[in-house]
Amino acid sequence: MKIGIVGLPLSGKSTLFNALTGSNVDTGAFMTGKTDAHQSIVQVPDDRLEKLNTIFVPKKKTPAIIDYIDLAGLNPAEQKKGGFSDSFLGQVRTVDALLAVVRAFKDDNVPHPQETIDPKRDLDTIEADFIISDLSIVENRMQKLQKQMKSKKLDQDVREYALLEKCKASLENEQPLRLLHIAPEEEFMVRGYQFLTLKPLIIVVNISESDIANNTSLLEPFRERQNQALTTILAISAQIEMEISQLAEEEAATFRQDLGIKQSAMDVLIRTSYDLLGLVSFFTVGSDEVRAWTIRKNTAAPQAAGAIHTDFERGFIRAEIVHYNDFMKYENMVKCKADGLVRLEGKEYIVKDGDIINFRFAI
Ligand SMILES: Nc1nc2c(ncn2[C@@H]2O[C@H](COP(=O)(O)OP(=O)(O)O)[C@@H](O)[C@H]2O)c(=O)[nH]1
Ligand SMILES: [Mg+2]
Repeated sequence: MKIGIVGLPLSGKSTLFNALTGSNVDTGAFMTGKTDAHQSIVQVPDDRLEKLNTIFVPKKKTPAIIDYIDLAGLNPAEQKKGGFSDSFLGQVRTVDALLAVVRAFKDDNVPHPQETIDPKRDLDTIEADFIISDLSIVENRMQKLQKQMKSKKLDQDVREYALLEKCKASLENEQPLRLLHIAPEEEFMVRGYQFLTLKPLIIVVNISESDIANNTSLLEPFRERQNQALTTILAISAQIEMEISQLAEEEAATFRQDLGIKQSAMDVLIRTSYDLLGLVSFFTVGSDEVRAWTIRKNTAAPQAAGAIHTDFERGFIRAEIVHYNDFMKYENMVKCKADGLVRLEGKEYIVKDGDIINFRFAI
């Protein structure tokens, strides 16, 4: 799972990336026009995994992970046009979700490419580019389909064309495709186009340190966004979070307390990304390893087994399952079995977030 960080220059993308990933990528008040992207893996914090780790005391603990990419934004030549380059947009298309950083922090030492601080305008600016880019893909595809349908009218082409017409209308109306609520049985027809405005979107409003304790008014302009499909909004001070990420855990906790930050904003952000992507975790436990595995919501048991190994999926027989919450009643597998909390499930079973699973398979 890859999440791409996008935003206008100097909005705090690299600062947030550093905070998230513990990296040390250049940040600065100058637009260097550097275009290389940075990528780093982040462990998904999960209290349940920590708890299981203390119970089983395995040799190894393996958390779920997410990839974050700091997609270096615009280069100076293109900033004049105000648009993203095609090569940049091509890169953005390959990610599973977008994290848009918009600037709300005030700092006279850091210039704003549009002079004034207006996070809502900045988000609209970014989105407008994404909408235009998606629209051009839709129009190209519609033209091709039209030709194709003239020579041979295939049912699937007719259906795709109808869906693209809906997409076109939405985009021409300056609405992202997220708002179309495309049903899963239709979504597969356009999945290959990797529409930017259909990707789940996390909006990070990068706020001043002094606004941390009281940021409701800063999120007010985004109120409408808050209820939109596949969209989440968070207020974060990237600068402070980067500084915290460089401290030892104990120091960091004290620092957070002093600033009135209730929990690690990075933990919340990572968890939010995970949920927004429609991902859930199941666990495998034992004396060798306690591990969280990532699957999409509504994955059946054999495919969940496939996340571990393709052999597990092919040779799937049954899954022995106890939910984490049930397990915690005894913190002991034998006692859970005696109390009937461990179930045997078959091929049809849909794995739930927090299931502890032992797969039975034959190869
Ligand atoms: N005061 C303040 N400065 C910030 C914050 N986030 C980033 N900056 C500063 O803004 C400048 C640009 O940040 P950077 O992360 O490089 O932006 P990018 O161009 O989007 O990658 C740097 O000088 C940062 O120190 C913040 O939350 N508060
Ligand atoms: Mg940067």
